[in-house]
Amino acid sequence: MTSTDINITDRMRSSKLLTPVMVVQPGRVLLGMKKRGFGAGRWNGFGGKVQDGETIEEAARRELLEESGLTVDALEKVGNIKFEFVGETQLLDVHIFRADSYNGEPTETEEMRPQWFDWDKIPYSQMWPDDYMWCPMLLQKKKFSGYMLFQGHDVILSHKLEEVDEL
Ligand code: 6OG
Repeated sequence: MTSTDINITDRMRSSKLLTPVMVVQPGRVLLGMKKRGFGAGRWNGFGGKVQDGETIEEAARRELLEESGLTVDALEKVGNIKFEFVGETQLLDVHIFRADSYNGEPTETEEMRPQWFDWDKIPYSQMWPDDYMWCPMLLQKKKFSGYMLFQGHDVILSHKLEEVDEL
């Protein structure tokens, strides 16, 4: 067992379920500039917290619609990353989804300003610092699972990220 594993397993922890969705088209991906709240000022997928009584996928669809105006038919769960922040007891249990087709027009909302980015122009310097590790996997249709230990919101102290067959 590594020290990373011990961080997760040796203490009782609550976790918050979160659901970013990346809408992907050939050669481009839709991101949203988060205008307020957690992660404000960063480009990200569209998502938020799972509420009582809904599944993770239901939450992903609801948050995508609320934040971008889009609905999707097929939604594929492609990643799961657990985030720990030094000094905070709650883990973020982030379930990352990919959608390859969508209905509607991306629309700015109070929370997000959507914009398409070419695959080779993804603005990693204005995204959460973990994203450059897994976005390429998502674009290559790989599935992944991982753990990241953050100090504040800008520094990753340790991480583990692996490709998996199933989530
Ligand atoms: P609200 O709190 O606005 O949802 N999220 C993260 N995304 C990435 N790429 N890296 C992280 O590293 C993240 N932590 C949270 C999940 C927050 C949104 O932010 C995502 C949700 O889509 C720490 O409801």
